[in-house]
Amino acid sequence: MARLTKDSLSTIPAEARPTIDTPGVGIVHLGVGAFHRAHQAVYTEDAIAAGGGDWAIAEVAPNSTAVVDAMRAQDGLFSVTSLSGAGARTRVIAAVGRVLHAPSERSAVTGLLADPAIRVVTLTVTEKAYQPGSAMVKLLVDGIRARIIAGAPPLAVVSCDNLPSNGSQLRALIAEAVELPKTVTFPRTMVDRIVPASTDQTYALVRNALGVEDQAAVEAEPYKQWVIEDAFPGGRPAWDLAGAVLTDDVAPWEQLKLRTLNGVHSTVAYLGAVAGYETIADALRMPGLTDVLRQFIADEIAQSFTPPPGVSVVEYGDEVLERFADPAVRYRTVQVAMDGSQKLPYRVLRTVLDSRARGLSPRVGALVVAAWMRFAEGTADDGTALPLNDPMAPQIKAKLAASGSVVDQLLSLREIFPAELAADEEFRSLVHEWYRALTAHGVRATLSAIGGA
Ligand code: CS2
Repeated sequence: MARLTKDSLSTIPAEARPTIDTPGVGIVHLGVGAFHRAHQAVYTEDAIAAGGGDWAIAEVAPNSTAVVDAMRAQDGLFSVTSLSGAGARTRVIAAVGRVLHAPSERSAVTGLLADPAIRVVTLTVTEKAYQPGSAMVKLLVDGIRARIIAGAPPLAVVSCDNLPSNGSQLRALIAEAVELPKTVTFPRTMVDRIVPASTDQTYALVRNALGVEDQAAVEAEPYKQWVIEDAFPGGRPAWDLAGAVLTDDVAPWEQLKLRTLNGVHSTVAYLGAVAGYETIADALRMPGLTDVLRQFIADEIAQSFTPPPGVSVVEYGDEVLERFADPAVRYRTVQVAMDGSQKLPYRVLRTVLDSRARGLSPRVGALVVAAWMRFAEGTADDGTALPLNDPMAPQIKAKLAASGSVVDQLLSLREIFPAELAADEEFRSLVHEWYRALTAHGVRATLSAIGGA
């Protein structure tokens, strides 16, 4: 079967073909993962189709993967299949103008970052890359330094990772190493689309739909949302014409998404994985779980922040639960469960801290922490091994091997649990209580006992 390339585009169904001819490159993107291909790249193709401009993306891969090799062999083309109970729709994206491999093409990457034609940098490098001295930070520092020396025009550096104040966090990391001019901005964003890791099923879908081979294919839910702080001194693609929300106040959208969608996602992931469920949708069939999630949303998450004007956190939470329950979107529990040390603080622990500041009980927040602890122990209720894929795995395993209670040992990890939270007696005792129940009775029985299910 022919590979997806510009030459084979004429053989695929017309409705699946790109809506643009790839223009000149105006964006550098760091991190070529599935989420980026199904989110920013789709928005950017639609923005170019609606508003024109040299806004093709130069993809910069942090390491060489089959996907990078495929995109290079496919003239930068790849497909996105939107999956839902209503069926599948596949489209080919032509927004990528170049694909670079950072480790072997570093000078080309820093040269691009200094190039006046580049006016926007976007990133999806995951939470764990936001550390001083990370490869991402070093690459951006070198590129921005080169840009300042070259006297290149203004630049917007746009974090698209699930972090609170993502732009501000990124700016702080870069500013430690280089004096940033006002012409380099760091807009904050909220990004949303459920994009499972691609599987053989993903590639088979494309073969059937398009009659070509696409080893950079991604699949995703139909829903997507992008809220962006409008701070682009050098200009930007017409993302607003593609459905993105440009605003001066991203914070409430970011809290809504991180605490409600991602907080509930992690809750389902840990309870579901320990109970032995493969996917998020499967786990949601567990008796009593949806009731507990609705309690979490209404009694803790919704009380912990002020949502965007006119938005009901409870209604948003119901929509999120419907999206999670779609069996067509096969998002694995262990995929969400990875990097818990980086995700829990923003998705769950800030909700707990804000709930406690309001004198509220962190009942379900404590259950999520206990479920993470059970997951970190590496064995599901049925004895199946669970993967601890986490940058803090060595520290977590050392705590689990130490004497004393698992709960006290893990709560002593200050990189995850702030001192004020670990010292909160009501939170502590609830985590102990839930951990004892999960260990003695398992997830299913614990949830059934809560909901009387
Ligand atoms: C998920 C997110 O894997 C995870 O941690 O919670 O990738 C989630 O699918 C996206 O944030 C949805 O927008």
